[in-house]
Amino acid sequence: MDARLEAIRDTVLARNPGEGEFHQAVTEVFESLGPVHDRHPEFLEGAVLERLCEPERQIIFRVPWADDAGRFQINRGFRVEFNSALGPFKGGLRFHPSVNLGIVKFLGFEQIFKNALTGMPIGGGKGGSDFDPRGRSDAEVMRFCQSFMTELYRHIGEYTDVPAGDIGVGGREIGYLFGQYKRITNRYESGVLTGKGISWGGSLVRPEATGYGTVIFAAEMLKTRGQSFDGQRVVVSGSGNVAINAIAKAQSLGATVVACSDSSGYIVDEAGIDVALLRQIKEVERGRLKEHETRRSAVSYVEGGSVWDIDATVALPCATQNELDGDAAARLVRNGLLAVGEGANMPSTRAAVAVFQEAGILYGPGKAANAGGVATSALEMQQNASRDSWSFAHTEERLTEIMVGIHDRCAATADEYGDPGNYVLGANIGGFVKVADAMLAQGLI
Ligand code: NDP
Ligand code: 2IT
Repeated sequence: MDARLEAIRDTVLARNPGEGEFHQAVTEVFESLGPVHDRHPEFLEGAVLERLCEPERQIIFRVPWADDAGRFQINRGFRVEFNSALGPFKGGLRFHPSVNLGIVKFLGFEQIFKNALTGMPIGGGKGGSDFDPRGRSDAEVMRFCQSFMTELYRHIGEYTDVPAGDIGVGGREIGYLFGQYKRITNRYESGVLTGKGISWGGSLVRPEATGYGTVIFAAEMLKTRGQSFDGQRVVVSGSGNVAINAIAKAQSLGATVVACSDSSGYIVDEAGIDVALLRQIKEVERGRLKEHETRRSAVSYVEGGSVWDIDATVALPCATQNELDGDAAARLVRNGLLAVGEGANMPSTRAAVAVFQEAGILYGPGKAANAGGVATSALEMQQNASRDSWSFAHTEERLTEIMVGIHDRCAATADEYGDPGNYVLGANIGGFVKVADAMLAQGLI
């Protein structure tokens, strides 16, 4: 790392002790930015990096609620409003027992650059809670969401901060959150949340957008080597919103997705995952992946273990951070891996990224490859602002244009900085320069 940047990075780490994922995300971005500061000394003079690493505002709050047995439960809520240089803070809410400030900050930090890469007018933020929705009834989830919004509502708004979904937050939760926001504020402010239901201000394609976009990005990477998804053997981790739609899109392009996972285990289906059955079990019944075994004879279920033990030519990690380590990366590379498209945020450890890059694997980092979700959220905001709703075909076309644009910008930036094919460099520099220019133009704030 450039010595000037390393000194700033060390200060950031010391000021934010115990936030390992945030440290990891900051370090990874800083490692790309030395050459930018050679060309643009004004970024150092303007203390852009110091400002970028300090969120504009951080909110931590108590979320009290009563479970179905009438017992009182207390969770912790977070919203980190990281950077509003390019637009209102924008980013998802994660409900998962592992959520803490360091995780919300890593996600919010990544979101700044991702949102810049989309070319849409959105800043970066993230939030969530250590609430675990697993095993909770709809009524419990509703009461939790209502309590969460009873504090959050005063901090968000169409022109201020626009949350959406992430792990554990999908259409059901956004519905309860929107209902409570409307009730407290007495405003039908569609643009305050994205990922809404289609009959009340949502956008077609938003549910599919992250998974579809990840595959579109990976297809563009494959194209640079004269390849396509047709005939590829794909492994996907996770079996939630992003994973399911990545599987569907990859298979529609002629790939065979042979495995996917949840936090308990993974399934293998050499004939290709049955997406309709997967949707039925995960989206309709809110069941576990294991239930596949009894519903489809071709499927074998492996309890525990790692889905990365299954060979693939294309790997699409779509579950969570640091789920693919250096050993798994080395094994995949030894067994014929061509490309990695990250549907999840920071799913590959730093050791895994090094293995991919040294082996010359096409590696699309999350902040570029999974930007289709937030980009389509921005399209939802556009539709809300004009009180319009677009067709599936039109919205999907916009998503495709945006993903191809992100790919091309990352590739062109990597070329410009002398490291062709390095999408990490391209994404970090491409996102950073746009935000840094806007921050300097807006003065010391
Ligand atoms: P979902 O809640 O729909 O699905 C999450 C999936 O990941 C589940 O299969 C879950 O398994 C698995 N998972 C979650 N946490 C862990 C863990 N600690 N260990 C192992 N497996 C885990 O979330 P999404 O599909 O929306 O999100 C997946 C990833 O994509 C996240 O990294 C998210 O930040 C990222 N992302 C999401 C976007 C969106 O639009 N939703 C946009 C861009 C990125 P289990 O059910 O067993 O917990
Ligand atoms: O990580 C992400 O980009 C998301 N969870 C989606 C954020 C959004 O505002 O749609």
